[in-house]
Amino acid sequence: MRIVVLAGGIGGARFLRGLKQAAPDADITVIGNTGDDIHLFGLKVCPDLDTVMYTLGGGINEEQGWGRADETFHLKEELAAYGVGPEWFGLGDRDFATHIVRTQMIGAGYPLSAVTAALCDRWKPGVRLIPMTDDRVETHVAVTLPEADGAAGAGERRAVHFQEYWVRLRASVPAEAVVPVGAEQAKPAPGVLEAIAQADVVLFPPSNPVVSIGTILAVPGIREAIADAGVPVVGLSPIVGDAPVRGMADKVLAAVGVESTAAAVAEHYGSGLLDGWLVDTVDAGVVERVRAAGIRCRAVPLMMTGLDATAQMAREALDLAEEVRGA
Ligand code: FO1
Repeated sequence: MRIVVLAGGIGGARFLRGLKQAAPDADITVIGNTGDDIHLFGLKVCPDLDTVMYTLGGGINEEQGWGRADETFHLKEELAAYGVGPEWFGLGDRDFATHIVRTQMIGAGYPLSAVTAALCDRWKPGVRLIPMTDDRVETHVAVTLPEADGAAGAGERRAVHFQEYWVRLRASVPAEAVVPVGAEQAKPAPGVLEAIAQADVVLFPPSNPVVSIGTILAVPGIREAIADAGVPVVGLSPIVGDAPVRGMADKVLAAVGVESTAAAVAEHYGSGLLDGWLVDTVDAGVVERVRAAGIRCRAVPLMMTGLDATAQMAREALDLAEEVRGA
């Protein structure tokens, strides 16, 4: 079975670990979000690609869900000693090697998709990880900070990089707009449209529907390819009990006018794209509303409390896909 998964960061990566256990013989292609990418210290950092690669490759810092295990921060400390910022983004020494190799290869002319394949030669994630595009896309968030902050005066509206919004500001102020800068000019990376066209099923894991899956769908051609693929598209709600399981999905959903509920996210994707939707048992009350939107829906446990629980979620998603296929 050929499975295509649109993945963001931590939620998507953890889901993939369960999917690999649930479908050990499946050929899994992951289309990774690159809107979180940030350029720091002259290096290109790809948080969502690295989180998938490290999580499936066995190098992830498990508690954090990002960055490397057994990290040290000597480079970060030395940069700070030189007064070279930003200090708010925690890059570890081991992680720096990934960004140096990536930046070196891009500088030598390799596209991000080839670089990602080369990095995966080391990590062997057991899936094919393709960035959504080889072109530069960086999500920015419009905010108004109550007090003066850097060059911006108090109460001035400004755009900050998504990482600054999430890591430095901790999403503590409303996201007034979320803009994947560059998405309109971006082209799907080599292999993306082919993987979708050859897929037997497409899955939307519990990743952020706006800044992760939404950003992937914002690359012209990808949403259409999935909608036209003629195979079941099944998603798992990242919202449980009207709150995101982790992260800031509620803040960015508000920015696009979507309420932070399992049903609203399914409606946001729409029945033109989504055939099936899993909500957590606490949200069983919304199953009828999702079905009324033309999307098959089941309530099953969606908390990724461990590998077996996550594998069961993946089995539920594949089972719902078979119901869709047989309809
Ligand atoms: N998240 C944080 O909350 N604090 C950090 O200092 C931080 C550093 C970091 C470094 C590399 C990397 O790949 C990810 C990092 N993240 C950090 C997580 C990152 O913001 C998120 O994983 C995604 O961008 C959102 O899903």
